[in-house]
Amino acid sequence: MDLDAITEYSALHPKPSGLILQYGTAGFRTKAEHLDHVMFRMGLLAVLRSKQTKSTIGVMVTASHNPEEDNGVKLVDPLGEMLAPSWEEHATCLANAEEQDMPRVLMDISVKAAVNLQQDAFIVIGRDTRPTSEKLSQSVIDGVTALEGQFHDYGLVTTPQLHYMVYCRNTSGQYGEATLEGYYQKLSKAFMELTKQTLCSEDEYRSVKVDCANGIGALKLKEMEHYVSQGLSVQLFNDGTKGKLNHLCGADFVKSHQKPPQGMEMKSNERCCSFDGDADRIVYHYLDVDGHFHLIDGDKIATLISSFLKELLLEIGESLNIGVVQTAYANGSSTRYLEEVMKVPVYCTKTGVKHLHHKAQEFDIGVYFEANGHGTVLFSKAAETKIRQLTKELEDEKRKAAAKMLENVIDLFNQAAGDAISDMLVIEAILMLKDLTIQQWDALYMDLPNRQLKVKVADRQVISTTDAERQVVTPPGLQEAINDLVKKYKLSRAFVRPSGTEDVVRVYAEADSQENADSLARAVSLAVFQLAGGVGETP
Ligand code: NG1
Ligand code: ZN
Repeated sequence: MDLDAITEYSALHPKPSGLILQYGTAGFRTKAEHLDHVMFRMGLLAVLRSKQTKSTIGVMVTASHNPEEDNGVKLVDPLGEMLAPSWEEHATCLANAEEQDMPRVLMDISVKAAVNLQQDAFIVIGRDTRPTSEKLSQSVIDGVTALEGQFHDYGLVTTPQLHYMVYCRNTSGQYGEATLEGYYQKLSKAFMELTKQTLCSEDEYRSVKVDCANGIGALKLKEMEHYVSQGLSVQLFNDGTKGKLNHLCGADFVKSHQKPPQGMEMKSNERCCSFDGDADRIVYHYLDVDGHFHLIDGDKIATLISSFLKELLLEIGESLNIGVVQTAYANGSSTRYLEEVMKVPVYCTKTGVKHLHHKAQEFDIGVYFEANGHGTVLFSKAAETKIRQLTKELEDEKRKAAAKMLENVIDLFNQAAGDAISDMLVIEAILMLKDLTIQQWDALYMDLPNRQLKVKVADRQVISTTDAERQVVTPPGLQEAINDLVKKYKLSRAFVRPSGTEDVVRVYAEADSQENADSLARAVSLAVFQLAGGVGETP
């Protein structure tokens, strides 16, 4: 490693002194103007990780659903997963090293992680549509070249598309071709095959309205449109030509405000969905005949998908196990429905898809979704092999058809990451095949009224949690206070946790009515404010 050269390059991407950032739930995220040095250094780190794993590593420049002024960066590990935890620590150390210490910290990491510096490195880079993303991704490239890594810049891609590229390149093309064309081909082929047997030909099923959050999803759906146009017509809104990214629209806005996005014409009972800014989240919604808004979130998406998969498994008569993974934010009604009505085992992990992804890998078929609409379905290698073999060998027509459908579902889900485009195609296919309207889907169960609030505190790390974030450990007294408040309401539940992407404590409450959920959430916010060092206005 030529430390002098690195010092020289690094001086072009100086770290503002005193700035401390954490590699959080989804990498580094903050105001874009503070990120130049982080980008350069993540370029360096990606090269080390690539050398160590002897694989292609991805670097994605995006701040997902955050405001347009923010930006962020995350590394994508060899099989498309999020960065390994020990490397998250390396990332945090490297990003926070003062200018003069940076080369030494870089050396320390390569010693600690036993990186063979002679090994070649290859990095793939992608970015979202934020005005600051292009320049910041150039800084990533500067970091990669400073350490003499090779790279391919995919330019504007969705986050899941970059995960897909990484996965393809590290499985020597077996998973698919590592190009956008390859991605569209793979998904559209599976979609067309899956839906070709659908009996229903009514137009109502063939058209869906998509709120693209004024983000990258719009560009990529436009590119994909003609691949699926025979099976599905996609009408785009908030495509970035006018509005601001994630502003009053997109999956995060719709989910957290429980309101329709601005900029979308919604007629009653029309099937609509919203992507987030980097197209890895999706939620569905519609207005009923009385003009009431209905949200269909990640929990209901997981329910629809797992009931479809369970039926197919019954049909082919194989004892492949299926599990659903959620977080504490999953609506209580969804958990109850999955466990009691559908008899599917449900597991709860900490927030952040890396935790859900990890747990989902324990099943033959692992369905994981966060309530906010981020998720996918993973098939174990053994399950995939079994299913592909059955498609070839089965003689019974019905069983064979079911196995074939499962095979299409494997190809249609992005196995590398939650993906709004791929999830949308699966959902659209299931609704067509099952002849379900959005209202019928929504009626599977009734969500418990709920509310999410944010509380500002001096140091959110004073709150520590256990039991997949459902119980507070510190500060003392807070859990007892929450328990007492929860007891005052029916069908109630509440928990708090420090956010991994924003400087706030998140509060969640559900209860038998919206009024009660709101009032419980407010009362819990006040307890957090009082016991965990609240700052600013009292909630
Ligand atoms: P934090 O800020 O840690 O709550 C949020 C979402 C996560 C995940 C990450 C990454 C909620 C409550 N939290 O994390 O689910 O999507 O952002 O984008 O939705
Ligand atoms: Zn996102």
